[in-house]
Amino acid sequence: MSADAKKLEAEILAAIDAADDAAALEAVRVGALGKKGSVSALLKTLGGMSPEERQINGPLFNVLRDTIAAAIGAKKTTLEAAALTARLAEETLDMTLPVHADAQFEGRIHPVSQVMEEVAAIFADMGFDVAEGPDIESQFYNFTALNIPEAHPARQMHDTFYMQAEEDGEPLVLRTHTSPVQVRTMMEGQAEKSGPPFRFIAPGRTYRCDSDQTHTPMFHQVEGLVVDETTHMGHLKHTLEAFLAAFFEVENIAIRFRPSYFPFTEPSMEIDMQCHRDGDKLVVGAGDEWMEIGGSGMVNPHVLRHAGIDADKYQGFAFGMGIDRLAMLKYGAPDLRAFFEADLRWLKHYGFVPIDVPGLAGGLSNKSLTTLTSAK
Ligand code: 2NL
Repeated sequence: MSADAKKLEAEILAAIDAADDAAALEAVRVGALGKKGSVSALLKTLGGMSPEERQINGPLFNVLRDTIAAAIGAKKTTLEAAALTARLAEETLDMTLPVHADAQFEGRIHPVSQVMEEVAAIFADMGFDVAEGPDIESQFYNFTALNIPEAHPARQMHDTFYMQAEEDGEPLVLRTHTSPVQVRTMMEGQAEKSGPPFRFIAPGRTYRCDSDQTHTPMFHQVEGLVVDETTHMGHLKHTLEAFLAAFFEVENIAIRFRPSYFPFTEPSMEIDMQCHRDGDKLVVGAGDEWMEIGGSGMVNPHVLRHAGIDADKYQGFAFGMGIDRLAMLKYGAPDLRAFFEADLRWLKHYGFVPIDVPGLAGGLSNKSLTTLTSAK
């Protein structure tokens, strides 16, 4: 081999030896074997040589190129092995460590779920059960049993979603309120002879074909029902006052009934609660303004009879409130539609830490822990 080629080989081998990471080795490879590399340049000189010179130098230069390539390959393997050894030494996993201290605070409970839990906790304390039923209902349970006969304007008023599947020749519907759950629960109670008396709430999803700033096609409602021999409007008023004071975490809250109409109650009343505005803030339980919070009334005897209850012996009260609205009022979320957009930033802000289980003893909304952990 020519002295130049020998020198070049020695230089490159020394550079390969000195390369102490993949990037340095790659730089040596490009400098030697790359398009404009020193070995490539040497190979190009073959073109300008006489045939005799080329016959001698050709094989020599090719051996030089192969030697360099092999040295680079070997060094690459060594470097990779060293890198893996270093990584394995560094990335030890100590199985005895406790879980990351904040992991339990990452998820959030949606305000609607939180409010449902709060509502259930308050009513449970007053002796109410929680009843559940299907979202897809027959028109009998959603309308007929609730004293909303066919062709009654209320059927249209409810902006009902009709399904294609039918029961008894009639399309099924997405329930427009949770009242059908109460009818079903009363009927089951009758069959099992476990009531009346009945005392339960029915929280859940409800559906109406309506969508704008303040309406979403799916929303949440909680209804309550008490049926006994002497149940009267005084019981209803106290129950609502006690619930609202507990829910809004104030000492007392006055309510006001306004005459209204629902086919399933007679008489029917809108429920207003005492409040006032302090700048942008709504303050409930004080002041001289009123805000509508739901509807209520004495159960229409027709509804009791549809559920198989002796309406001459029993009477009851019922009420309904929007859970989404309760959540907006209590937790200051201004836009209803954001509730159902599944935006994680919104949920991080308005959501609740899972370990804050609402209860009457520990505090319903556990404000201290929630502020503490959502501050970061
Ligand atoms: C509202 C009004 C209301 C009821 C719901 C009810 C259920 C049965 C019998 C009688 Cl089984 N009534 N529920 C009664 C009055 C009002 O809801 O504004 N809801 C958001």
